[in-house]
Amino acid sequence: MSFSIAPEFVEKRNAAERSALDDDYAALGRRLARRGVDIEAMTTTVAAFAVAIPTWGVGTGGTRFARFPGPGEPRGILDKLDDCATIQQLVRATPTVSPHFPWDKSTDFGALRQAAAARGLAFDAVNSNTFQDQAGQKHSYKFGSLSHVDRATREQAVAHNVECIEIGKKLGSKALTVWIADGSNFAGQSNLTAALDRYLDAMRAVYAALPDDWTVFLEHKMYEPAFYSTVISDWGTSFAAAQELGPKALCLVDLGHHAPNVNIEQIVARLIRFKKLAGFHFNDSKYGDDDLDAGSVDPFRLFLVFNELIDAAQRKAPGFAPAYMLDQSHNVTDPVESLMASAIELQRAYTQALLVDRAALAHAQETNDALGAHSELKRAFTADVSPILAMARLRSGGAIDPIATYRASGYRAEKGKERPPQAAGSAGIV
Ligand code: LRH
Ligand code: MN
Repeated sequence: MSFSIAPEFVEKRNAAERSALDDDYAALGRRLARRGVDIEAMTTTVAAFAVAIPTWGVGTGGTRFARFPGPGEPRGILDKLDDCATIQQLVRATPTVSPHFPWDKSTDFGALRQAAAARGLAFDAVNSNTFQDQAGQKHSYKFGSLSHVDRATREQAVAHNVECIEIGKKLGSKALTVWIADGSNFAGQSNLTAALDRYLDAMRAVYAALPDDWTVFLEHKMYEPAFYSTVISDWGTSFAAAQELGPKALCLVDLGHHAPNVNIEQIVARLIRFKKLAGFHFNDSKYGDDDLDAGSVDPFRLFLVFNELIDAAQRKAPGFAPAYMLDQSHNVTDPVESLMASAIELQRAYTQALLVDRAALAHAQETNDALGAHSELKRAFTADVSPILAMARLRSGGAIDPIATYRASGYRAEKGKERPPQAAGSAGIV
């Protein structure tokens, strides 16, 4: 029998923490009421916040140098779903899972959909993978995939994406995320324009395979694994490609895929304005695509992104329906803990952005009161909304303190007994 945390265990822990939470919640409620904010309405809104968990995030991640698996590593998609279900059990903000193929390959996707449903989960956008060669693969992706100079290799990559759409249909997904590693390491190695044209030509074939109610998310990335040029390197190229492909093509923003100090919240505002924002791969970074826990390096930047999202939601921006997903690599932490903490940091930024007094902000902007405007944002960002997040979890059947409850449950140790240890040493993200 596979170990799972007993609901009674969570209830018992919550009971011990309930009165402190009630105190903090009441105090925050009084403070917000003085600002004309109804904490009850806020908590109801926050309880509906949801972000998808990446299946590749529940196993220990690694870098090109090494990967150090921990105890109880998931052996396959069903173990990954067990870990995702535990995250949802305690945090109540992660009801969907974003799979990656062929990493999450299965012999029966209908059964996999039921296995997820039995754990209270559903599938979000599916991710294709033409950045690694699979055993027995006819054409290598060493020099690219959808933009490869060789037509047969491009067709192989198109076929894989079409297969991912077919799998997604069986899983109940409604979107395909396409990130390609295609690029070059030397000036002159690749014809920069021809490479993009080959990509667009191949993506038209992928686009044509999309069901009417599906979308395709183009994911740009400045560099890595290519270190001189990347075919879809920035939001401008992604946007132009999505424009050219059609209304079902949108642009996904992975926070780690930009040069340091790029104004990502403005990129988000632009993609919203042009009705091409697909959604996000949330994480954090200090240098490159570090895939660190969301909100762990620059929580103010995360808040500023959500400030744009709430502004768009409140003015009912046309075509605004972003998909929220995490995309992280947990190299030195328990992935379940990191994913819970990250989902909570997203919910925190979302709640703080809801606290922005948009009328006061607009007035300060209209009167060029720079500091007044900035202070409106800082006032929201510096609000400790933890009682709202905890109360939203409690009322949704989760844990007041998910990480403490998880650690006290012994879940990881139990999985360490159930799941044989993995050999150390293989490098790479998964
Ligand atoms: C590329 C990326 C992409 C995934 C991969 C695991 O860096 O962000 O979204 O396919 O990570
Ligand atoms: Mn990503």
